[in-house]
Amino acid sequence: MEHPTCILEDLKQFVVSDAPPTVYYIPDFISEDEESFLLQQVYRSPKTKWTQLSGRRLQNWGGLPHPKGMLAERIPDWLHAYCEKISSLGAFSGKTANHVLVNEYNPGEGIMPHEDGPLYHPTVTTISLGSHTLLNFYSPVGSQEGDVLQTEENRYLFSLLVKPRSLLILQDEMYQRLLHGIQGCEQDTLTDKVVNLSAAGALPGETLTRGTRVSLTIRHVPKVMKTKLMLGKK
Ligand SMILES: O=C(O)CCC(=O)C(=O)O
Repeated sequence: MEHPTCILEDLKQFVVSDAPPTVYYIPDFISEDEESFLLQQVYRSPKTKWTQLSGRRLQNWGGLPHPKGMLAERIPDWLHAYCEKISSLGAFSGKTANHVLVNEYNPGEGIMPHEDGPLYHPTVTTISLGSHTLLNFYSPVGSQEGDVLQTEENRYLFSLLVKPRSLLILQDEMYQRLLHGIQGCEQDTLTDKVVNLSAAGALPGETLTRGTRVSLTIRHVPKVMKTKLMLGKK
């Protein structure tokens, strides 16, 4: 299916202007019914689909990205529908998302600061289900001047509040330069370091208690190996 080659003009209203280029935060991107349906499908997937990591559980759909090319695997219809929906916004320069990570975080769990790297088209899109979280952003190691100790705390820049049912799109400097991560805690007190407070309908000083959050990280892997079995299939 053809898709627009850049993000739709209509979405400009969702750009987070207090963050570096470019973040789109779209509240209520999906309905409560869609959220329940997606959670049902995630928990209906075979137990073997889950990989337990330190601080979260993970399902990988679409194949394993590899420098020589991803051996593409079929994405189930319930996820493919959202790959199409997000691609139709122009998120992947006209291409269709072909890779989804499902992460599950219980309260107290998180993910270390990291960058998503060169195996993906430089856009990451995330649908959040079940609970909010704070996504923290960090400057890369070695980017600070002088004798500043390169601790995680010193490299921390700001956070985004991601509410359930929202869609987050990161591109440009937000994808290519900064690292992102989630601290493993059970509550978040919102400060002015959270740069999308009003767009997320929250107030400074508010404390939010985390529940179990499931995120769908939807991306495009440009380099794909076509196996003989895949040839001839759509
Ligand atoms: O759960 C999220 O929103 C972040 C996930 C993430 O950064 C990743 O899977 O690489």
